[in-house]
Amino acid sequence: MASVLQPDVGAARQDFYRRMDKDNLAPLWEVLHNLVPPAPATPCVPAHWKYRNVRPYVMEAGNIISAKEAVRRVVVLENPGMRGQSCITRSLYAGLQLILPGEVAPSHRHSQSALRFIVEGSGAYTAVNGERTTMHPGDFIITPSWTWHDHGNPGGEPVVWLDGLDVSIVELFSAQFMETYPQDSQPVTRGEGASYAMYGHNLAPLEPVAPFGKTSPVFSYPYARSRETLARLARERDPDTCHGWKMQFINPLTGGHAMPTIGAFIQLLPKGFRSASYRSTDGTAFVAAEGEGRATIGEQAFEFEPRDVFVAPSWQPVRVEATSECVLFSFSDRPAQQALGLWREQRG
Ligand code: GTQ
Repeated sequence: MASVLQPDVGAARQDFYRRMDKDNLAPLWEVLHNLVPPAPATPCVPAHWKYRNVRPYVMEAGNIISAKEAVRRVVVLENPGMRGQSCITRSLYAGLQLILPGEVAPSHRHSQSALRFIVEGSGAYTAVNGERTTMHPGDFIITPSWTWHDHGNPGGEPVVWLDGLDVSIVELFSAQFMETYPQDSQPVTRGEGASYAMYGHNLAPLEPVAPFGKTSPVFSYPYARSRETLARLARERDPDTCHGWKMQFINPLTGGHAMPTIGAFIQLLPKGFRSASYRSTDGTAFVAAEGEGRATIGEQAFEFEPRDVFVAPSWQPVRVEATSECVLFSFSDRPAQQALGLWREQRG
């Protein structure tokens, strides 16, 4: 308005900006509304990957490159609002990893934390600091930050899982480290199931040692257990109007989230359930483990079936209708937001 009354003000400001720009200085008032918006602003958009469409590309990748050459043979799920940035939400990476019978994805470690949600096939394993765990569809498996990990498939069928990593969070803090193990496969030093037996049965060793620091010492959460819990919960209480019967994967040593940066959840929705709308600040990736339905995210509706992935950006309203009984796995940056006092949810 000032520039309408005094035409030279606009020109004076442009001149001021040009001069200060040379000294790496900029006026806040030109960008303040973008820096501090009234509500979450994100380039992330709602999106849906039908497994039916994606699977042929994943299998074709199996003909194009070996797991060993690729190091990790993964088809990245790129949010359509952030193409080229290798992320599904502003903070999280997701991709579908394939390992064929007889292959090994060589051992390495990095400061990024990873989760795996098994989508198709059985008989592959992932090894974490000397212990292997066999993968089955629906299993939730963690690779804690800075632990050696390699994947192998001694079985007879291709195995595909969804990887979720906190790549953009670690990048934001410029705290990335990575090392390659001298051999493809790390030596096995503990029997399969040792971690689960020591920490996953409501017991813990006397010494207050957290083998994976801030990450759960249970690194494999079998689907059979999660599914049994959901079925039991459904007999014990009414579903939440927004979330149905929803549980979070926890670190048994703390009772908090299983991972410090990524929260993982599993929920059961009864046939015919129509959820109330909610929104939360943690942009969330979902995988349909069982059942068909419709997810309405912001303005978009996605008809999903088992193994499909869809993503809800921060603060966009989410509603789910279950055409048949559904189980949804999901993950988000909720623990990171909660640790920083940022997380919000609004129901209805
Ligand atoms: O399995 O270690 O999808 O390091 C991306 C980076 C998987 C893995 C990914 C990785 C991995």
